[in-house]
Amino acid sequence: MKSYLIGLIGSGIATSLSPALHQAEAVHHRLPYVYRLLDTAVLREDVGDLLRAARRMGFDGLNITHPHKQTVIDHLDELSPDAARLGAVNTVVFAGERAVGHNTDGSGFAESFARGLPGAPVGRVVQLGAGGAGAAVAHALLGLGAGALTLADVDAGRAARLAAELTARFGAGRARPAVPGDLPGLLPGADGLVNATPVGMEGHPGLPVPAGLLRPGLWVADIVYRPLDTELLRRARAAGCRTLDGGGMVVFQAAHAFRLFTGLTPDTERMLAHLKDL
Ligand code: SKM
Repeated sequence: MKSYLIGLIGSGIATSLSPALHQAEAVHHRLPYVYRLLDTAVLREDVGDLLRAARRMGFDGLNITHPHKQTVIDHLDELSPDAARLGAVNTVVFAGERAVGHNTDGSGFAESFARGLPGAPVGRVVQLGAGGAGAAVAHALLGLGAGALTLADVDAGRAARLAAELTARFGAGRARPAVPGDLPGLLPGADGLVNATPVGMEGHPGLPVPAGLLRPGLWVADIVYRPLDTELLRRARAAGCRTLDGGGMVVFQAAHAFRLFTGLTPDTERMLAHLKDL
C-alpha cells in the first residue's frame, strides 16, 4: 500500500492544525500518512532549499504557508491555472520529476462560503485586506458572482493593485480599492463583509471594523480560524448578522490539498467536525 509523507513549509507554524486535519482524515482512509512541519524560522533554511531537500527525502507533497506562498513559485516546474492566476501557491505535488504548484485557498473559501452562507446575496461585498489570503478570497468571491467587490486595505497601493488585477480578469466595475476610512460610507449599502486581515487572530486582538457599522441584513465572514469565534463574529451575531467563521476555509483548503496529494475524496463533514475537537 502506498504511504504518504507530506510537509508544511512556513515560518512560525508550530500551532498549525494541518497535521491533525490531514492525518486524522487519512486514518479513516486506512492510509499510512505522515504530515510534518518544516518551519523555516526553526530550520533557518530558504524555502527553495527546503523544497528540494523534501523532494530528495521522498516527500510526496507540501503545503506552503506564510511567508513563502509567492517566493516558492521560482522553485516549481509548473503551476495549476488557479495558482498562476493568483500568483500564490499553498500546495505542491511532486509528480515524477516535476514539482507542480496549486492553490486551494480560493477554492477552500468558495466551498466554505457556499456551504456556510447559502443564498447570501453578493451584489455588493466589502472585503478587508488585500494581501495573499485576500487575493485568493477576492478571486473566489468574484468567481461566486459578487457584483461589485470593494477592497479596503491599510496599504492603499496593495488594494489598488489587486483591484486592477481583478478588473482585468472579471471586468470593469467588478472590483475597486478603498481605505479603511471609507468603511462608514461603504457598509450601509453592502450585502456582506469579509475580513481577510489578521485582526482578530491570536496575537492580533481587536475588531477590523467599527462595531457600529454592523447591522442586521449584512452577512459577515471571517477567514481567521485561530480562534474560530473572533470578536468580529461575536459582535456581528449580536448585531443580527449571519456569520461564517474561518474554520470552513481551513478545512476545505486542506481537503482539496488532500485530494491532490492522494487522489482520494476526503469526507469534509467529518473534517469539519474534527476541527471543532482540536
Ligand atoms: O493555505 C493554508 C496552508 O495550506 C496550511 C496552513 C496552516 O497549516 O496553517 C495555512 C494556510 O496558509
